[in-house]
Amino acid sequence: SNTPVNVTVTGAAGQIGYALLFRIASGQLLGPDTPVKLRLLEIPQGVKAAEGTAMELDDCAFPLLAGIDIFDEPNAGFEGANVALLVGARPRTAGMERGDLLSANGGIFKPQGAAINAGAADDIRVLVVGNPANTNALIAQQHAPDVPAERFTAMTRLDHNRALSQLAKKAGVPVAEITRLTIWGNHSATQYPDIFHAEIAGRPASDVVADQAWLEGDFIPTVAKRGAAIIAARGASSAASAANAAVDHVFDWVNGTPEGDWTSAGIVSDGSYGVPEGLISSFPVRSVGGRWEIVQGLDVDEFSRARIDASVAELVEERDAVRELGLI
Ligand code: NAX
Repeated sequence: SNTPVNVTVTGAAGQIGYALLFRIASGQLLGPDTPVKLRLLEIPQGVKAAEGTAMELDDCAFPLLAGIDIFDEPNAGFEGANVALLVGARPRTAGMERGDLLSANGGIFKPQGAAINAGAADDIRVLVVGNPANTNALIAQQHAPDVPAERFTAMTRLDHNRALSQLAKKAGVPVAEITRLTIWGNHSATQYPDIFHAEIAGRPASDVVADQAWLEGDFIPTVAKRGAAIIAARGASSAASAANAAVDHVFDWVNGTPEGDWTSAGIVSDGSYGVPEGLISSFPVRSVGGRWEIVQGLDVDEFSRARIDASVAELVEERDAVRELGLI
């Protein structure tokens, strides 16, 4: 259809925002036939920089970009939003305890959830990128009681893509030959990148890389600590790769996952695989008819069980902490 889709991006003046907005405006988020209207939400101190980015977006003359508006107040920012990318968050700074971090982010994601509830379009889809992404998504979801809970998701696609790339390198194959990888649990160092159901050119990955020492000593920690390695190398946290993952997540959500494959996303648990109902945890997911579905019936061996449980336990702790703080 030719009706523009309203896409709200928070943290629009940040480094992920700068990498993300041009890709959305070029048509990569929703496809080459869908015009977009951008709604940039920033805090007041970020508005001037967002205006600068909007000038550059204008200067690209993107045929699909139907307009750009800038806001510093969430109710206005989410008005009529069809897609919301919640990127802006309060980072952990030196000396900050977990409770401080969760409180600061509660102060952002609570009003944003309420604003989405009040004014977003009926088909709103929300992706939370800002950390702690799963718990920030839970806070927003809990403050949007009129929006179906399944519309709130947290990004683990960057972890998924990192895992694809590491496995492809190990196997010496192009990334496109790897399917059915899964990131389970929290977008944090406890996440579990699972290759037990993965396939390499249609063969079980375990036939190609049957190396438990590599799996435990190299693959899992490399994927889980990749964010820190990027900071150490680049002097700044992942930005273009995070933006790319957000584009992948929303594109697949809207357009479907490829036949025979699946991806990873933080979605509201229905109790599958022993993950407590209501937590926003990463699962193997397919997108069918515009909705995420958890891939069912996968065998989970003892090794995987312990790792999934450890990451889910961290999500339970975060949920309990935000409950105690009165944020949900
Ligand atoms: P930046 O600090 O460059 O940008 C954040 C922007 O958000 C700033 O412009 C700030 O003014 C704005 N902001 C803060 N509070 C806001 C509010 N209440 N409403 C609107 N805007 C607000 O951070 P950047 O590098 O872009 O990262 C953004 C977030 O993504 C961080 O929380 C980061 O930890 C998280 N990440 C998540 C990843 C994931 O895989 N889920 C990976 C990359 C990234 O680390």
